[in-house]
Order: sequence, then structure tokens, then C-alpha cells
Amino acid sequence: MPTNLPPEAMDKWEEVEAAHTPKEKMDAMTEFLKYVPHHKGTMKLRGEMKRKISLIRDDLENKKRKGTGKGGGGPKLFIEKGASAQIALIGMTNVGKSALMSATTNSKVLVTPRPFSTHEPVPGIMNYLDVQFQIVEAPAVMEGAFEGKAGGQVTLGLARNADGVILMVDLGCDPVAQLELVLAELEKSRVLVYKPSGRVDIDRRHAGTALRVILVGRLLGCSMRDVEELLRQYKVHDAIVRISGEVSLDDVEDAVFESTIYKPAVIVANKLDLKGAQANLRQLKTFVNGKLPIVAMSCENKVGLQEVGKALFGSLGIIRIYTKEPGMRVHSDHPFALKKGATVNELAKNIHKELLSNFKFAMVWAKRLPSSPKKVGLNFVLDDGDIVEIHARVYLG
Ligand SMILES: Nc1nc2c(ncn2[C@@H]2O[C@H](COP(=O)(O)OP(=O)(O)OP(=O)(O)O)[C@@H](O)[C@H]2O)c(=O)[nH]1
Ligand SMILES: [Mg+2]
Repeated sequence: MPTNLPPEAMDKWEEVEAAHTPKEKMDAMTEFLKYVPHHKGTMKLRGEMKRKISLIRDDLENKKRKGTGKGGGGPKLFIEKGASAQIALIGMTNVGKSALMSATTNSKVLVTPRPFSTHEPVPGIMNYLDVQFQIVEAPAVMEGAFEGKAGGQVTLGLARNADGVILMVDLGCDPVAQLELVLAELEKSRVLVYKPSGRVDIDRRHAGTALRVILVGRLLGCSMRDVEELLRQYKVHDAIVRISGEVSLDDVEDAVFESTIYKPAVIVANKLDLKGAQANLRQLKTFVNGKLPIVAMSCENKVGLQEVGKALFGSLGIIRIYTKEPGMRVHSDHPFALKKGATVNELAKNIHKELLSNFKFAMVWAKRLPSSPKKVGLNFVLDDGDIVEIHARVYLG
């Protein structure tokens, strides 16, 4: 059902979009809510906004209580990203999340048979093929997490903010029941791990870029004009909006409010060393039916550890782009990790915010090209392993 918001609400939404800090965002959302009328069509939106406001409020209060200095900390809802991609590691208690952190990352964690021993998010860096994943172990999920049990909102908030999730299960006991429980809590907080039939990606750009809607798929019960009009009403003026699959106007509105989101996921099935694990793994595979990758492993026996990074790399659709300074012979060892389909434009933006406006051309070395280097423009689509040298009008040190 459409929300039919009045223009005042749309104006207020613009302030939410422009907010820079969590506090500003919370205040702008509270202001926005005042202008959202009460009717059936706005129920979902009101609920979603209230949920977001309360999450930010809890987080700010926690920080205040525990202090934000280095020694303080406290449960952080938004762990600052310290790598190319942030992955939330979630699962029920004792499945071996800390054991995985300890075996594959640089973090210091407590591995213990005592349940619920990790009660604050713990980040750690995992290296895979020159790419760094920041894995964040989340407090264990239990039934009622969405309602706040065992710090559930922190865990679900982490999943929502991450670039992807690891769903970890214990092969020593019914993995299907564990997966179902975790998925149910995620679904209540509107985080989907199965690709929906349609998808709307709003890539907000700087002012002056204009609105471009790219449709690869089918609109249900609305036209392109309706979509553009709705986006303009919400002041989404400068963005590239990609619509794929089957999408309704409601789905577009959902995307503006980022209420239902899709996160790529990998299932990590641990404790393969235990008796009965193989039979449980077969059950899990039947249940998942190829819809998500499954990595079967054992932290105890150090089996399958490498496969975790490989599966994450694959499901996040990451490509590694190596950069080279003009005139230098070697490229850097630390690639930029971009999404499949990224162009030179995205790379330039990632390197330096001034680089786009000063961009002249780029030289690309790639195996798939008939001859390298090739001189290209901003729209050139990059691929894994490409080496790029960007030439700018002025030196940007
Ligand atoms: N047999 C076996 N035991 C494991 C394996 N991985 C972890 N464990 C054991 O499982 C228990 C729980 O491990 P943790 O890593 O602390 O589990 P967790 O998921 O972090 O649990 P909480 O943070 O407390 O919710 C510990 O006793 C581990 O030694 C494994 O591959 N095989
Ligand atoms: Mg733990």
C-alpha cells in the first residue's frame, strides 16, 4: 500500500538523507515522523522509522554510559569498517564463532564451552587473496533476538550494516533448526539472505549528477514515470537507480527507506569432526537446496578454513583492482576491492575524492584485452586482477 506522504514529509526526508552523524540522523528522522500521517499505508514506514530511531538512541546511550574513549567501548552497533568488506558473523551460541575468529583472523577472542560468552561485537581481519575482510563476531542469536533478547538488536543491527553475513551452524546438532531460527530473526528485522525476485539499488551520487533509472526487468503495476515521480518526491534527485527482476512501486519506496535489504550470505557449517556431522550436513544441503553456498569445516581440526574466504569472495562479487602511479613500473600489492561491474569511475572515487573532477584518462592492463595497456575513460568496466593507472590534470598527493 502506498504511503502517500505530504510534501512537508518529503522535505523532511531530504534532511534525513543529508545527515552526517547518527545523532543528526536520529533527530531528522524524529522530525520526519511528525509529518507522516497515521493511516494503514504508513504503518510499515512508521514502524521502521521508530525501530531505527530507537536503535540509534540505544547505541548513543551505550556509548555515553561506557565512554567512547579507547578504554571505553561497550557494545557497538556500528563498528567502523576497517577493511574492504565487513562481514557479520552470526549464529546461535557455542557454534564456534569465536573459534573461527581465532583460527582465521587477528582478533583475540575467548573460545569456551560456556554459552553466551561473547556479548559484545568483536572485529578481526581475515586476509584472502590480497583482500581484507573485517569479520565481526556478533553476540549469539537466540529466539526473541528481534525483541531484544541477549543483545539481539545489536546482532541484527550488525547484520544490517555489514556488506555480507556468515551464518554459522554446529553440525553436532540439528543445523536446519539452527539456520531456521537465525533466518527467522533476520527476516523479522527485514534482512534477507535469499536473493529476492526483484531488486532496487539506489546509488546516491553528488549533486548535479541527475536521476537515472536503469530498468533490467519488469515493473509490476506501475510505469517508469511513476517510479521517477516517487523518487523525485523523496528528493532522490542525484542517483543511479538500478531496477532488476520484478519490482513494484512499494519495493521502490522500501529501497528509499532502506527497510528491506538483501545481504549476501555464506553458511559455515562447523564441527565436521563430530559424530553424526556428515549426516547433518546432508540434511542441511537438502534444506538449502543450492540457494546459498555452504562451507563445511572444523575449527578444531583446522579443516576448510581457507574455504571461508573463498566463499565470501565469491558471494560478495568482489573484484580486485591494482593501481599504479603514472610512470611507475610496478603496481601496488594492495588492491582496491570493488563490486563486479564497477567502472573506472568507481575506482577513481575510491582513490581520491578530487580525482573524478580532475580525471583525464586511464591506462588499463588486463589479460582479456587484445593488447595492453589500453587507454580508457570513466565508463570502462573493470574486472578482477586489472591494473589501472589514472592520469589526472593536476597531481593529487
Ligand atoms: N568438536 C569441535 N568443537 C568445536 C569446534 N569449534 C569450536 N568448538 C568448541 O565449541 C565450543 C564453543 O566455541 P566458541 O567458539 O566459544 O563458540 P561461540 O559461537 O563463539 O559461542 P558464544 O560466543 O559463547 O555464543 C568451545 O568449547 C569450542 O572448543 C570444532 O570444529 N569442533
Ligand atoms: Mg563467541
